[in-house]
Amino acid sequence: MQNLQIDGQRLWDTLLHTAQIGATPKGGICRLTLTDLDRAVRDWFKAQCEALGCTVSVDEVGTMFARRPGKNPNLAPIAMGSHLDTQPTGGKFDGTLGVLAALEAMRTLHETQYETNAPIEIVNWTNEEGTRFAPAMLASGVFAGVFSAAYAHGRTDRDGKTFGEELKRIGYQGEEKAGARKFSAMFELHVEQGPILETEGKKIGVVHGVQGIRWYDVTITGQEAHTGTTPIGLRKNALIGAARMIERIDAIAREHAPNAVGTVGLIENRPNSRNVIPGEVFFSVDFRSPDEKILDAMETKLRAALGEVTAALQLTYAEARIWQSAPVKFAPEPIECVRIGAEKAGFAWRDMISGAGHDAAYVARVAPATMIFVPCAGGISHNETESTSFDECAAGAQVLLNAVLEFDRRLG
Ligand code: HGY
Ligand code: MN
Ligand code: MN
Repeated sequence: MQNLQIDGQRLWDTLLHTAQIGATPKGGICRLTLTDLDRAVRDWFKAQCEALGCTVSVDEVGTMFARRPGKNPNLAPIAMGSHLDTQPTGGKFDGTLGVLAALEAMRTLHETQYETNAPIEIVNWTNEEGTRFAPAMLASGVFAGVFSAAYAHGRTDRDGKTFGEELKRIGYQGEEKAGARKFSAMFELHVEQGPILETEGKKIGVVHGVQGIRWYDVTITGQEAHTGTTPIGLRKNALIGAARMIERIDAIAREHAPNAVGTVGLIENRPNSRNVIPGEVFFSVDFRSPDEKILDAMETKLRAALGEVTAALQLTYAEARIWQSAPVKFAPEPIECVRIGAEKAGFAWRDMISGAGHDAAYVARVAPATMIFVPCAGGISHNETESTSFDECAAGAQVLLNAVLEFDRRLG
């Protein structure tokens, strides 16, 4: 296996170029899935891959696969994937680094005319973030057989637009059945989105798994009334109920810390008028833990709190768990290839698990998968100031290429 070297400058320039597609004034990216900006970056990505001689396919939920042939077409491809969609106040690197580092690895294979045993594929997974269409990791979930394509197409955003309509509108509804394509393995490079690597001065995270995630939708209902004429004791104020629940959700997570986190991130107060007592409040709940038993305990406490809080305020509520992604362990062989890839490149590494969800978590159900982390400044992500360095991006891309070639060597 030759000592192929990626071109860090080319990767960095490509990252800064694509960061202009959805650039925000604060230096981040707002490129929500299936918007015109997503189409723009997808069109750009397709052209870049085709310029390398890759064949680009799209499946029924919009996931893109750019394939470079290998010596043995009977081998399933080795995939390098992540996502190009972002949070509304996303950074330049979450997801994008994984896809563009894979493009850099592909460019390196192309220009050195290196022949791999297996085909190599770059994957751009649709709707990893789940911010526009819940849940997150939707397309990789369809690929892994967790969700049906029909379920994905039926998901609606807060404006009532469906995933399926928007996918068609941007011209990325492919014919291929999601999951029909098989991988020998999948490697995902991603910023850590937490503080561990930076704190320990390590360049590479060898990721062993992903913690469990549960999402809930909650609606609390009271009665709209006049803020001037309704005595405090006679109100059915849904926002007071929501406020008390937000405190209780934080307390539930704190009870299980450091092995759990809990967040209310999305809230809609209705009618949201200065002089109307809120009659209805919708909010989301995001629970995470590496331990299913803790997630079960948190769920029980959430439901008990909802009954108590709403009864005390003469309110009613509706609650539904809309997503549950179990804790995931990645496959030993790809993990070993990442470790070898980091050693070969001479970077300090450490074993870890991921606090954030990633497409690799679902792909791991149908193929040997693992992840590579690089640090991000202050561990900050899902924030326009998310940043990582030229060197860290280059290190991640080099380890990604090394790991893929190490896995490929074993298939020979
Ligand atoms: O929610 C997550 O962990 C991921 O960023 N979609
Ligand atoms: Mn991500
Ligand atoms: Mn993210």
